[in-house]
Amino acid sequence: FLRQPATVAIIGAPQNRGQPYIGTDRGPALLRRAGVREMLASLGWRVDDRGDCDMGGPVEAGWPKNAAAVEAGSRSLFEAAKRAHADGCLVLALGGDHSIALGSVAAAIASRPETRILWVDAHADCNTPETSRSGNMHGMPLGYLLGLDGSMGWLPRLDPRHLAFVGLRDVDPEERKTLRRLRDDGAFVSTMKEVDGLGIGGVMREALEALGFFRGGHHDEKSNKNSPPLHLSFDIDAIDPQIAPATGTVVRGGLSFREAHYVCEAVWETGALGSMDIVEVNDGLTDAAQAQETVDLAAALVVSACGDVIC
Ligand code: 6HN
Ligand code: MN
Ligand code: MN
Ligand code: MN
Repeated sequence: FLRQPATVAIIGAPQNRGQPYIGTDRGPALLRRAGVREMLASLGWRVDDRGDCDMGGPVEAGWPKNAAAVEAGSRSLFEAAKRAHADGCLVLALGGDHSIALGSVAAAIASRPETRILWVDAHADCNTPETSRSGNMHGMPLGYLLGLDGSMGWLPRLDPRHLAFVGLRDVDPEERKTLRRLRDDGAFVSTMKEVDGLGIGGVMREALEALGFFRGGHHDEKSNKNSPPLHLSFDIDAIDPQIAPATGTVVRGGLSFREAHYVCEAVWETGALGSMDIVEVNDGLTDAAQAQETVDLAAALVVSACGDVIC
């Protein structure tokens, strides 16, 4: 594993079949237009934009909804992301709805099984077709990855001890039971209550420590030298809707602008970032100015996680 790979591979995953709205499919194009590639290049990255993956078939009835399109889309991202990992790149997946994490997280684990997953989201996304009330697969990627539903045989299994949640505040009743079980099995589970109580600095210190990273605040080449890679899955709805309104499942009481940046800065300072998703941006649900604000914030967070720290 290259600690700080010189190349970031960008893979678009314009998926909207994991949730009910048109618009998340425009995420990759919006993020590119917002200048993600140029900003990463100005940090010193070589940027290898590998274009967009095919996100699968038409809207279908059935349960879960659009199962074939979501699985096919995630598998094509899985293959593209595995190739980028094999090339030694930092792998950046631009969503798309959060169902794409089926592909991106699976690729990270398949490529490097000790990969740790930091899930930053208002939601726990650990439903299964059985527990889900919506049938929307963007609420299920962790359910499948943790093996709570075994129907996607191609998925590698995510060990709950390798998973940490930050930002939770809208969790279904069945998911609450699942979270308690996951916590018993070694997952780090935190909600907005912990952000209130400990501050985001305290939450991130605990989360990264639980995942096995050095607890120092400052990036130090030696500190996480033999640590596993870290995958950051950032759902834009983790952020408060006053700041990031252009997304499909808005929940009040989210991360502030600075808290969201701090999450990304702390991730960068581990020196272990191996891959990242940015998901659930949807410019079709608000006015244009709100959409642009959300897109620009999403782009800025990617850049933060990729090393945009002042000193
Ligand atoms: N996301 N728990 C709800 C569901 O439909 O399963 C919401 C899921 C939201 C998913 O934001 O990525
Ligand atoms: Mn999500
Ligand atoms: Mn392990
Ligand atoms: Mn969410």
